[in-house]
Amino acid sequence: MTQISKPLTSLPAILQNPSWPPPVWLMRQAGRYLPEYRELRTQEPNFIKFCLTPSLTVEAALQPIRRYDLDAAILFSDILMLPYAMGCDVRFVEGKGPVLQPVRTAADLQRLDRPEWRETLQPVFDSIRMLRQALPAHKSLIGFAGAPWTVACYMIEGAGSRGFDTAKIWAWQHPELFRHLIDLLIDRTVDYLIGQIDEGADLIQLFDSWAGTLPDIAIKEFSIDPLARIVARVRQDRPGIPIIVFAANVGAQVTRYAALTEAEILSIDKTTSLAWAADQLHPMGKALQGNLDPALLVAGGAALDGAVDHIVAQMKPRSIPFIFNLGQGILPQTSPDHVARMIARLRSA
Ligand code: 1CP
Repeated sequence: MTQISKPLTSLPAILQNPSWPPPVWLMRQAGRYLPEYRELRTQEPNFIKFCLTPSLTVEAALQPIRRYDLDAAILFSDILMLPYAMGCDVRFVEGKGPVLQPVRTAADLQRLDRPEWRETLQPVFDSIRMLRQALPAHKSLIGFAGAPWTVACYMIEGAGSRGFDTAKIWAWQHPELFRHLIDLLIDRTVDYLIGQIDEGADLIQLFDSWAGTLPDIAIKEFSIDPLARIVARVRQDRPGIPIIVFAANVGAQVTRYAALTEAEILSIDKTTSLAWAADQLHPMGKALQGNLDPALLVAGGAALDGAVDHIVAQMKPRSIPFIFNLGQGILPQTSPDHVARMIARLRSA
């Protein structure tokens, strides 16, 4: 691996020197389960405007770091800010989630290929720079983007039905349009991630939240190959910045993401045994992240304690590069006290 010239923050450092307790951060660690976030959101009820206001996004990203002394902050933004900047009509509707104007025709696609996206996302790049300045030197800053398949799901479906059958059916019935959409998303995502790295992101996570909706016959073409192309291009242009791939609910297919992409770190979903994943992926030179079920974090009590202990029992004796995290994003109904309890138990184990 290429040497990194600046001092390593905690997450990249474990790739060279595994440590215990492991570094910890949590997918969706900022957000609605925190009372201080709900309070901050009242200053800007429009979520897109919130994401484009650096003073607010920096504060939102720092809130969980202050509360829990986590080892990494993640940029406060959303995977759908990229399609928004490309000119897609994106709205976040309270209680309903994201609603997009569906992309279905060649004309729809053509409208999305325009240069203004970068200017629209300038406040996101500013957020990264300000956040890196505000964070202590030893805390890592994670930049991110959605994977092409997941972002395409939202763009094709429009008002999200959760199964994303419409997206798959459209992709199979319009293979050329689908390839065009994926290629466009790959180009934009590479530039978007390089922009985040240049403003100070220490590592990058790609979220393929809907990879688990794909059958075996489509997963390589729709999900793995686009990720592999993004990772290869970012790696080529900005060597030394570790990349985490999170393909949700893909189970044993995670070995294909490991084999076919150059990502250093695989985030393991909640359905998969960490011990099994470690035995498969460590010999391939990969680090692991994961994988506590966020529903256990809602449940708390003995069930949560037992789940933390289970991860410790699997990973501590192995002494391999490992980042403690959830197997999916934090649920909004999570008690902040349960998060504190989980982290304390992990760090004292
Ligand atoms: O405040 C609000 O009411 C808006 C809720 C919200 C928040 C706090 C949304 C809408 N997005 C976010 C922030 C966000 N989203 C972050 C930064 C916060 C952090 O991690 O600390 C990140 C990394 C995301 C990524 C994201 N957005 C994903 C991938 C991760 C995952 O959970 O799988 C996905 C799928 C989205 C889409 C999205 N945005 C928002 C919602 C409610 C959703 C999910 C809707 C769905 O289930 O389809």
